[in-house]
Amino acid sequence: MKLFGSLTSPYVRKVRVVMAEKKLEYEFVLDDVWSEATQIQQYNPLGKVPCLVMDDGGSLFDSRVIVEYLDTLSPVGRLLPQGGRDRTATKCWEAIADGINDAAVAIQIENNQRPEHMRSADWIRRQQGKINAALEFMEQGLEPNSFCMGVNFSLADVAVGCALSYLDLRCSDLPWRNNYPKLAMLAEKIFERPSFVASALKSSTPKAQNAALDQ
Ligand SMILES: N[C@@H](CCC(=O)N[C@@H](CS)C(=O)NCC(=O)O)C(=O)O
Repeated sequence: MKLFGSLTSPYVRKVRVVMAEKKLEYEFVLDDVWSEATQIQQYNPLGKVPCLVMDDGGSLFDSRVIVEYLDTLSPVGRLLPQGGRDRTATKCWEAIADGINDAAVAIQIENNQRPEHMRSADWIRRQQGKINAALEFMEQGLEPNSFCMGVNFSLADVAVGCALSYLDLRCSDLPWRNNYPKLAMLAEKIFERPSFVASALKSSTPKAQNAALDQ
């Protein structure tokens, strides 16, 4: 299977971490969805990454659908409980972590892709409010020194880890480690996992990304 994505997308990273945790083989195809050369539209009509193209040519999106599918491919490193309340709770952690990404991506686009005279400070503040409220919510939901779902590492931790490291990349002045000590402790544990180390977010031009991938 082929995963279309970028080295900066937190949603793509979530899929890459799941691939690594589950020891699945795949080809990573870099695609800059913002460039004219993007191929993504032929696989995902929404023009977004991540997009997983399977061996039969079918494609899957978005990241939540992809990771749910990947978890069924192998019993190695199960990341989602089979059913019931715990499965829903795990998906809810994923939803709130992805919501942080949505808000941080919106801020990034507003600040970097919109002409200066069209930028809205109100819009940015609205997104920052969502990020702060989501961080507070996650902090309240965590037990000290444990994973999101308790003793077991799960998709919830993958999603939260990807969101927190995306904040480090794009909102580096946000002191979330000082404000949310349980999240800081969790992040420390998650970030040292080989799956996270190997997929560290890289901010660079698509040309540089391609060069990096060739090495
Ligand atoms: N909910 C989607 C979000 C995917 C997404 O927004 N990806 C961004 C890259 S970080 C993208 O491809 N944006 C292109 C666009 O919005 O046109 C998911 O979880 O996969």
